[in-house]
Amino acid sequence: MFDFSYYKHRKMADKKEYDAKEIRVLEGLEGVKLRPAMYVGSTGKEGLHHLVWEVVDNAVDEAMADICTLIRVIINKNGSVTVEDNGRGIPVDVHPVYKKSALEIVVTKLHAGGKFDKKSYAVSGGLHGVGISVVAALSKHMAVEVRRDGKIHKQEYEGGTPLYNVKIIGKYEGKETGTKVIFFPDGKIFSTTDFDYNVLATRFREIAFLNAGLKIILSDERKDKKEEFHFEGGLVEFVKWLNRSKETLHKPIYFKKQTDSVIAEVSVQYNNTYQENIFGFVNTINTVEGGTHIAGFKTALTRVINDYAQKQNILKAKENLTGDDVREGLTAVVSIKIPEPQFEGQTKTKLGNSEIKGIMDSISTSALAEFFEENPQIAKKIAQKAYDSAKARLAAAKARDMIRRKSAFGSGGLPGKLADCSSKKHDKTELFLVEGQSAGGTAKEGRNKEYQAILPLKGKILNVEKANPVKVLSSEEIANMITAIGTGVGEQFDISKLRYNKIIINTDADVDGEHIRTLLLTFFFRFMSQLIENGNIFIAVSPLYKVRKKEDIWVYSDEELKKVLDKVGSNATVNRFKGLGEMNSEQLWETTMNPATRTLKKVTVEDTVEADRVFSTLMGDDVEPRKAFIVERAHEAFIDT
Ligand code: 28F
Repeated sequence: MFDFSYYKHRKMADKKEYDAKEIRVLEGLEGVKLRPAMYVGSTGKEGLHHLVWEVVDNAVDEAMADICTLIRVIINKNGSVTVEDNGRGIPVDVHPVYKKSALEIVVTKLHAGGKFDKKSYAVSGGLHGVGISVVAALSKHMAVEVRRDGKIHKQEYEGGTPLYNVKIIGKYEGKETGTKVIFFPDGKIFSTTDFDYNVLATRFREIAFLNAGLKIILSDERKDKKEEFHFEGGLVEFVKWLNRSKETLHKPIYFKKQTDSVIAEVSVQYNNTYQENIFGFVNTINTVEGGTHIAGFKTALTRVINDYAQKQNILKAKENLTGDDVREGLTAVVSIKIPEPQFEGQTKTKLGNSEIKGIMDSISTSALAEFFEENPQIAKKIAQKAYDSAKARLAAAKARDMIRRKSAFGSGGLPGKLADCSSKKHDKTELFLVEGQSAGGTAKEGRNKEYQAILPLKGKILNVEKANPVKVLSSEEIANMITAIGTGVGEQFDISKLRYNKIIINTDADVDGEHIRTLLLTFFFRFMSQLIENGNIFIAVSPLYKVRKKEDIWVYSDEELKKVLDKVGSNATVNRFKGLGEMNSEQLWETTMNPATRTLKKVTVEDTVEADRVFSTLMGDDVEPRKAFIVERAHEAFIDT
């Protein structure tokens, strides 16, 4: 039988330093309050949201036992969060040894779920109750209500201490059961207690995709917002959703297989872009760093497509498709459930269990081969697409070679347009990518020559989302940028060759400027994503207006302009800057380039699912959502000030 004691392992894997379990037993809830970060990751925004995950995880657990179908989450006006499910309700019977209600033990003892009376409760759904005690300890107030056997049971806590024994507060007719938790995070422990609707919505959407049929209703009483996440199609709808602003090649492929140690579920759908997007989950945890489940799936995919392409004579004898060839334009979700996952890697999001690779390979090979057998039209399209990719790969290699050879000539191989800086200390140097020749010239005059390099860019660079990689890499603007930056792209990317510490995008504060900035960001995301992860990419914020009264005031937005004008009163003159080219070199230095006075925004990509969506939405063919996105989210989603 399945023993899903995975939450225990997941939590232990989170605590890097030492065996957290031992300490927990020793310290109890006091230890949680003393060292909250050990239990929820941090006392900032991440840790605050972790409280919600802990509570919702238990409700999801109940859902995985096929008992709970609805989870309701409410962000209340007063800063508390309510989570409610229609599962069996946490048991409330009095334990013969502890002489306490099971509910109280679950809430007040660390790891009660693992230790306490496991046999009588453990169903395929797993190990409940873990985590709720941590939430109780870090909440200034928490209440749990359980509906079971026609009665409503309740207990309240302050900092994890019960205020009274579990009591019955009412009766109800009918068979319905369930658990409701309301918690109020302790503002003395957390630096912020402001829940972020989008963070919750994104994760709940993901949970709903991963648990077909489960309904999660999220509402925000602070701003009258409400969303329902409910996907009868599960993973199939997940890949459709990921591909929703792309043109797809076929209906999603789906399979689910179970062995004695793994439940594996996979959905695959190719689109007409050149990107690969494989999202892996282990016990609903997003394995951002991949691992053995993904490796096994990839091996199977490469093998099955190669075999098929050979059989159909799409490939000639001796020709072979590489893994990258078969993954161009691939969107896939691989979700597995296993009893004892080992998480490795920098962020503990890489599955390490070595046995899983072979199991996933064989499960996926047979399922994919069967699908190809039964759906020859789709199979041919996929094999043909992979073959086209192989041809493009060879052409791209030639194009890259050309760039490399070109750069072997001339002044250290650097592009002629680049005004390089004199210092070679690349931890101090900066590259400004400046929109337009004339602004480029001004920036060259205004810069600090020792540390600041300028590369002027012609108008709009290629839209890399739509263009073939060969074209992208051989376009002059892009080739110049790659050479100046020094790291190379794709597989050849080498961060140790990075020539500047900061790469600063400097475009006009207008619609065209915004477009060019988005194109550049897309380029970096697709071809040099490590630079984004590494925090090397920045956006320079240029002023929109200059207000002149006694002194000059630089103003960066329309809102700010109103405020400034209110303050300085009448007779002020306002200059609107339509472009960087309208500033002189001193002005450009003062407002945008001088490290002492400028404003930079660091570009980050926090969530790969979200990031992919943003880029596809921004760059895809779908015009309407793209507009909405630029207006609504573009800044907030990527830019970390
Ligand atoms: C709002 C958050 O926490 N839901 C939960 C259950 C159901 C059971 C359970 C939970 C008892 C002793 C661990 C009921 N009947 N929602 C939730 N629903 N916990 S938490 O059991 C916990 C065990 O140790 C439950 C039969 N089996 C399990």
